Amino acid sequence: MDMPGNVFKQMLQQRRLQIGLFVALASAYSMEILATAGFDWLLIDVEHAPNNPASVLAQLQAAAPYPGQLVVRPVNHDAALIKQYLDIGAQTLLVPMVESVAEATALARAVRYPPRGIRGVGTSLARAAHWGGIKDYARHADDEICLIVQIESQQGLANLDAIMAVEGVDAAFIGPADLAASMGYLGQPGQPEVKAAIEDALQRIAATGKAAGVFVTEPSLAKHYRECGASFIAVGGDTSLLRNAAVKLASSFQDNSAIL
Ligand code: 3PY
Ligand code: MG
Repeated sequence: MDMPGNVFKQMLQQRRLQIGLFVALASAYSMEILATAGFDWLLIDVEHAPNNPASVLAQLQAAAPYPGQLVVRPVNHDAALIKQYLDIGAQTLLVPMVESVAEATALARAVRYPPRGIRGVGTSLARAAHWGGIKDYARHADDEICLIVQIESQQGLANLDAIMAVEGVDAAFIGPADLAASMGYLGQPGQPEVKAAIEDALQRIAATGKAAGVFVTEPSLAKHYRECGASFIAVGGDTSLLRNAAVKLASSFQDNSAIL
């Protein structure tokens, strides 16, 4: 079999609007439900959710038959962990808290094989390579990996242009919650100064010719960020969807008047 192309990477290169969902329930079964819902991309979160390579693998397998593109957010920049996620089949990684050229360069090396990087070679052991079944996997793998750096601190913003110039960085995604915290506005990602910083960052990323993304749940603000240059937008998370629907249902029966 030939190397499967990374459709999400192609969509980002073409700046085609991609609407995504953060997935933190750490369940293959609920991931499969979400994979049928129509999102362009689904982010399996290891940074804040109780996931590990085994649970990420189960979710990649559950969502594989459906068209939504899968993105994994590792917990940190550890090259050994990144290698595991690539080997179990993640082609797109969104890496949190990237603040410097040195960090971005190290990540670009972690996701690529020598001579461009340091990814260890274990193709006969790796689902990504169909355990040796994909023709010349090691030769083509680098081209189909998509590395997205998450910019979510004042330090990251200060170094944004230089980070975007790092070869191997394909796109950048703004994290409003951490950015707000770093700017002294913990819990206030909608604060005007934070919004202005996000607008500026999206415009600067888009101006580099690489794709810009952001997390935003409010439709009018999502439209605004789209106009600022964002082409891949995460519009919510599964934990909030579940909790909000559950609270709404429970409260609608709270006074029992509906059934008394
Ligand atoms: C953040 O807002 O900090 C995130 O990481 C997700 O958007
Ligand atoms: Mg964050």
